[in-house]
This record gives sequence, structure tokens and C-alpha cells, in this order.
Amino acid sequence: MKPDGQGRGHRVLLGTLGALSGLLAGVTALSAAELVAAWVRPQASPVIAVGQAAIDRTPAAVKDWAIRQFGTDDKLVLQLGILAVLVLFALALGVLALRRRRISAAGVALIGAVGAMAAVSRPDSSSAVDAVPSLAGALVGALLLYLLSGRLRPPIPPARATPSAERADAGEATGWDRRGFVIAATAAAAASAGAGALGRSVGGARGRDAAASRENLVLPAPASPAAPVPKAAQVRATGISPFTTPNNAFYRVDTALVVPRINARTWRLRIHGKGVTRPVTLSFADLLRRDLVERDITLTCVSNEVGGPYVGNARWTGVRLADLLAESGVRPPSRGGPADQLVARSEDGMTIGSPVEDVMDGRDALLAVGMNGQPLPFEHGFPARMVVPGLYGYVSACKWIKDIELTTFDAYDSYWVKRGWARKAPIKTQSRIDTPKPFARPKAGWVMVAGVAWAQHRGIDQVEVRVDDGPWQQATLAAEDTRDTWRQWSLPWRATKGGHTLTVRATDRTGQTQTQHRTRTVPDGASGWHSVVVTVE
Ligand SMILES: Nc1nc2c(c(=O)[nH]1)N[C@H]1C(S)=C(S)[C@@H](COP(=O)(O)O)O[C@H]1N2
Ligand SMILES: [Mo]
Repeated sequence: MKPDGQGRGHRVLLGTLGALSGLLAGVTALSAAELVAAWVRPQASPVIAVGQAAIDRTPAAVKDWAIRQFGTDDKLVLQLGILAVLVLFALALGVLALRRRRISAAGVALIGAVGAMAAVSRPDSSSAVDAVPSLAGALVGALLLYLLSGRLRPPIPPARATPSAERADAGEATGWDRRGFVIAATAAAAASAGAGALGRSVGGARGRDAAASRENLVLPAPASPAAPVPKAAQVRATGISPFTTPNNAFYRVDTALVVPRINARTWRLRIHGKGVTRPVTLSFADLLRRDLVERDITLTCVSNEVGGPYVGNARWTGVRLADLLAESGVRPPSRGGPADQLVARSEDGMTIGSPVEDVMDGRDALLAVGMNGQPLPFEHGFPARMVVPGLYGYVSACKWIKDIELTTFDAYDSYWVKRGWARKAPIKTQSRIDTPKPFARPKAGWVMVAGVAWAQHRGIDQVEVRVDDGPWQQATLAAEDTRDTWRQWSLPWRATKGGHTLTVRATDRTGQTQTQHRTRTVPDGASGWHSVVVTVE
């Protein structure tokens, strides 16, 4: 009875230590991989590479769901998910290693191979070197697991043991190399902490060059400045969005797990393709030497739900894209040009396709370098990005841009089009109630209802508000900045006790009133009216 009980207790201890060595091997492997990735390329880290591969394979509906559930935290959730899976694998391989050291080491190698494959198959990967972080991590992990699990084994019984000696060994078999295990485990933990710290400082140094190239930048004054925003463009009501969205509050939607930090001094933009008679490669200095224009443009994401937050308005500084294209010999289709699609490619492998016609029809399509008087923040595309009034971001607003190819819609589908979104996506006329907030409990009496409406490049002509099933009432429109920006509106409401539903709808300058017909965001943007339910006390 007693020896049996001891045997079970020992097995539990061994199992725990096995799992622990798996975990330790996993952590050390990841630290080693991160360290190597800091040298090679941050995007080549296994967690990032597998995460990016997962993002790229996510169907439109799931991506939409993730954005809805987690908002901008969707990427954090994804990375935590990958880490959780790795922890489970590590624990399992650690326990397996107690009996099958070689097979478990092979398991580690297999995980490394998955990471390596993900890293080299990234569209932004330009060399097989991207496989090295994963492979190095796997090698370290497999060796460590082999070593640690070796300390947890009973010594091998002598070959010619007598029956009595065998019994003695069986008793001794509950013994393991405690000292060796503790030393190896401590060394591994220390090494992995050291690798982590070193990796961060190497990665930091690389990022600092890019940061310096941004901080040392002074944007030249625009040759064509924007008129000041009219004071009356901003409705004075608590809870309404600021007319100009500050950079640090501007929504961010992209697929990048690691924000690309590009050094402006080494950045280049290439323009080439169908109908380009004079292909060019521009440096950042080339851009700054040109006449800069400054324009207020409201950006909207196609993933924005009715009433959602993925819309923001900024003052952009940049180069007119149509001029650059014309100098390269590009003509729009309406003037006989052979290319109807402009495909922008980014440093992180994103592809975004816009109609050449729209980009060259006279609107302020920009290759932007500045946002609200600052160089673009890294999150918003430093050193240069596209901004085209009137088109959703996924078909126009390429951040971290590095290549512009003229082609046709027949010949090429861009990133989101491949995933079920529309080829062409002009922004739908929309309006949103900013205040009162959903489920607010205002006091009976006068309540200010206010919000924003947008129909970029067409302009907003009318906003109406309805209380419950009452008649539509004209809201007061704030001053218009430009037809490429959103427009604020307000309506004082004499609120009576009880539950009420407030609904808003806008009419754009083409005379189209926002449709009541509710659609999902896929494939070309949500439609329908925004409503807010409140309880008046
Ligand atoms: N390189 C890159 N550019 C990108 C994206 C991206 O994922 N990668 N997302 C696009 C989408 S869907 C939108 S709505 C806008 C958002 O720009 P913002 O993050 O500066 O608000 O960027 C666009 N440009
Ligand atoms: Mo978007």
C-alpha cells in the first residue's frame, strides 16, 4: 500500500516537473526566437508570423466579428490566443518527454517549422532569413527539453543486474537528478530573461533610427494651405466628437501585428505599371521638395457599423497623387489610359486597389506625409500613406506605402477583395448620434441631441432626427468645412419622461437620403439608420 502511494506521488511530481520543463523549454525557445528576430526583422518572430498568417486567413465575417468584439484589441487577443496554444503544446511535450525524449524534441522542431514556414510565406518577407528566428528558437527549445527531461529519468540499471540488484534499482528509480535539474532549469530561466532583455534593446535600437528620422523631420509649409476650420463647424455640446480628431484619438484599423517603423531616409516609393511611360522611384526628400497641399479629409473604415467609431477627421499634408501620376505618363481611363486600377503596396505586404479615375478626377487624392501638423504617426503610416476623399480606407488609404502599380481590376484583386469585399467602395452617406449616449438617463426638459454626418466628396445637405415614431425634424447643420469632411448637427429636444428612441438620417448633396435598409459591413459598408434608446427621468 505504502510503496504504491509513494509511486503515485512520485509520478505526479515527475509529471509536474515534466510539464514545467516543457514550459521552460517553450519560454526559452520563444525568447531565443525573439532575440534573433530583433536582428533579422521584428515581423519574422514566430508569434508575429503565425499571427499574421492567421489574420490573412481569417474570413471577412470572422475579421468583422473580431473587430466588433475586441475593437482595436483584436490583435492582442489573437497573440494571447497563440501564446495559450503554445503553452498547452509545451506542457504536453514536457510530459511526453518523460517517456519519449526524441519524439517530444521532434515535436518542438515541428512547431518551429510551422513558425518558419509562416515567416517566409509572408508577402512582406523577402528572404529565407526570416525562417531563422523560428528555427533557432526550436533548436534551443528541443535541446533544453532533451536536457531537462534527461535529469528527470531514473539512472539506467546496470546491464547485468541480479534480481536483488534490480529491486534495489527499482527503489532507486524514484530518485532523479534533482541538483542537475535545478541547475539546468535556473540557467535556462536566466538565459531566457537575458535573451528577452537583449532582444528588446536590439529591437529598440533599430526602432530608434526610424524614430529619429521622424523626430528630426520638419515638414515644409504647404504651398496650398487649407483654410482654417470655421469655428461654427464645431457644435458646442458635451459628448459630441471634436471636429478635428486628434492623432492619438484617431481610429486605427490595419492588419499589422507589429507597427512598421520605417526610416524616412531609406524609404522609397516606386511608381510603375500599365501606361506608365516614365516609371520613377521617389525618396522622401523628393516628396518634400514638391509643392505640398494641406486638406481636411474625413477617413472612414468599411468595417464601421452603423453608429460605430471607425471614422475620423484630420488635416492632412501631402503631395497631390494625380500630379505624380500624370508626370509618370498615367492617363485616367476616361482619357484613354490603359489602367483602371491603382494598386498600392505597403511595407507590411498590404495591397489596396483604387480606381485610377477617382484618384485623377480632380479630388484631393493625397500621398500624405503629415497629419494634423505632425509627420504621420507610425501607427498611421509614417513616412507616407494615401488618402483619397470619398473612398473607404481599404480601397484607398494605404499606410506605409512603398509601391504604386498601375494595372486593371480584371487583372488583379487586392488583399480585402480576395477576402470577399467589394472591388470598388465609395463611402456611403451616414450619420451618427454622439449625444445622448445609448441608454443615457437624461432629465426631462430640453436635451441637446447632436452628432456627425458624412458623405465624403458629395457633402451633407440635411440631417433629420425622429423621436420614437414621430415626424422627422430638421436638425441644425453646423458650418461645412469642406465636402470631403464630416459635418456636425444638433437638435434641442423637449424630452418627456419615459423610454424614447432617437433616430437620425442624413441627405447628401446629390439629393440621396440615407437608406433605412440595414446591411452588414461586408461587402461594401454598412447602411441603415442610427438609433439611440434613452430613458428620460
Ligand atoms: N498598410 C496598410 N494600410 C492600410 C490598412 C492596412 O491594414 N495596412 N488598412 C486600411 C484600412 S481598412 C483603413 S480603414 C485605413 C485606416 O487608417 P488609420 O488606421 O490611419 O485610421 O487604413 C488603410 N490602410
Ligand atoms: Mo477599413
